[in-house]
Amino acid sequence: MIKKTLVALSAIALSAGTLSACGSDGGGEAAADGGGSDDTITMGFAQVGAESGWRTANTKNIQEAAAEAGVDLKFSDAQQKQENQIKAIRSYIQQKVDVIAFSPVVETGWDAVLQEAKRANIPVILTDRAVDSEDTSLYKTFLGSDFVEEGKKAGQWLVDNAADADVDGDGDINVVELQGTTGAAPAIDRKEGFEEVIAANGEISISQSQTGDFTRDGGKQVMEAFLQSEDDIDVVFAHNDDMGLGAIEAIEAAGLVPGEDVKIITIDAVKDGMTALSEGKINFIVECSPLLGPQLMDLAEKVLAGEEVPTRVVTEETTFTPEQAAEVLAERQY
Ligand code: GYE
Repeated sequence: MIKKTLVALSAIALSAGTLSACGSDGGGEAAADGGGSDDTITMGFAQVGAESGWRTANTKNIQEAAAEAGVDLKFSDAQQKQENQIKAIRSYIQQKVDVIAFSPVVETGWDAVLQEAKRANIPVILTDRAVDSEDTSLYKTFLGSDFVEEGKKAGQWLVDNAADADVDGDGDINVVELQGTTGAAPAIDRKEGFEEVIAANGEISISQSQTGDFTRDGGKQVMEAFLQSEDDIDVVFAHNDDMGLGAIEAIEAAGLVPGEDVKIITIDAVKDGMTALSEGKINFIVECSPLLGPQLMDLAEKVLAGEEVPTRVVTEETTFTPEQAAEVLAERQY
């Protein structure tokens, strides 16, 4: 309960200089070696679920980073349901945690609960996914990837490799899209970025687009339906690796060769995706890093020390071809 400690300390007229030195001096140690347990930051984290390899890696990284920074982490899994996340956030408010972090399953519908957190003076940090709210005072910062940029990188690969991607050689590049969870920031933004870039080539068009909810099973089922309804699919654009991996199963079951008869582009670059990429079953992956834990702990410490933090912290990421995937696969952490 660090805030209470700070209030108590300022009551005994500790100088402002001492307080800010405590916060700015390599944030991590302030909480980790604070001596008395009262210095411990309590963070309530409301996770989306366990829908994908990305999410599993993200959860593990946040738990490890909290332990490393000496942050007392209260963790909940909302099973991809907004109502569960709202309940978890309310319970963190009741428990008077020091800071709330969450990855909003969908973009809209958060204002009421975030206002409750604000009234309780509990700062909120958005992690991984953004909310769509006009009131930016409802959260301190947003740490995560630029999803529009990821969609653009995926689209750019297709534009650059258009000749190869016209698998049936009919002059049209017929793309099917496996969207992430309906209403989720990465689904909305990845679609937008991809569409913007492919518009540069009049031969590329999306014939069908449906949600597979970011799961392997969802990707498989939607791809089965796509394959049944048309037989000239050249390219799959899947908003994450898991749905791409599900699509591979459907393509193979239909007697086609993934990566050859149907080109596949995905986003994430988790180990299973990178393995399929190195085997040529996926053709291109745009990286989206789930390793947000250390930066999240650092931001929480700074916010609670009263330091200014940027309102947006963007994760750095790259892209992978099959050759590049083969090179890094062995040391891939997740
Ligand atoms: O790409 C997907 C996961 O929000 C960036 O959510 C995240 C996405 C990620 O389920 O695999």
